[in-house]
Amino acid sequence: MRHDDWVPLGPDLDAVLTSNSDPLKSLSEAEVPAILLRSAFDPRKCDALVQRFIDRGLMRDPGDSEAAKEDPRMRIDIGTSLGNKGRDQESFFAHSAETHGLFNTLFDGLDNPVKMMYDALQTLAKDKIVKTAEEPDGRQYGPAIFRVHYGGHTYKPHIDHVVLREKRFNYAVSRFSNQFAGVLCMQNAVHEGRSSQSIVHRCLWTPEIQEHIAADTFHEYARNEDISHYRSELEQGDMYFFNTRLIHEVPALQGNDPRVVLATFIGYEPDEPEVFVWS
Ligand SMILES: O=C(O)CCC(=O)C(=O)O
Ligand SMILES: [Fe+2]
Repeated sequence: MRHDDWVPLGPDLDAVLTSNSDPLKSLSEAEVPAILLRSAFDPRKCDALVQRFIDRGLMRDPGDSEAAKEDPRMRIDIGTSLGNKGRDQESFFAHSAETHGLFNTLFDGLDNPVKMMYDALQTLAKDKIVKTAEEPDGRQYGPAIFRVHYGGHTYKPHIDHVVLREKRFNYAVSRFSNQFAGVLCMQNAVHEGRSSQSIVHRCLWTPEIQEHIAADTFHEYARNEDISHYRSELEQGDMYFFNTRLIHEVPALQGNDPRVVLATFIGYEPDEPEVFVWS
């Protein structure tokens, strides 16, 4: 059976709140594939920020083929990733502090998309308090991260979860059973008029599913089980929130221009007053 009724909430905050009294709870129950907000950030402001990153040497200029030879990384992070840096807690929080410093001036004279994302999440969270994740002693996590993905980059089917995937139990965010992602598309990688887009499968992670992820047979499994999916066609400036316990992927990127996103992770519990945001 197809589940074509599995569609995102959107296309703007008013519409989401009119159609759903508790959108983050719906996300936690995977009732919808995503909350998809169109034109959340002006595309011209996205361009201005990407140019700022190039000017400040934070990402390589896609027009500079020499730079690509010297620096062949397919993904560049501007910010702090708990997933990549969380093994060493001290250096993770030191890196996070540097990111707070960087972000203090990074948007000078431009609009701040991190604030936009937090404000949107606050509207969706209603009476809960949205804040950057912190430890009981006050140490803060990175508030958000810009990820720059160049041609060839692929996110294979996966989940993101501090406990279920990363098996980290020693962080304040480990207490959240529900983890979401917030992603703002700052720039698409376009090739011959087409761009790779993220796909969220209507399939919550279980240890059994993990075997298919590990063996790289999830697509076959999804086909056999007739698992439906939702493909978020993101234009520059669109933003979506989704439950990262749903199996999701971004197929291989093509073209010269990198896919640039602003991303956060979000810890949510229906009965907790605070929503934690980190990257
Ligand atoms: O870039 C995206 O749209 C999603 C990337 C991803 O897998 C994630 O943020 O968890
Ligand atoms: Fe992910």
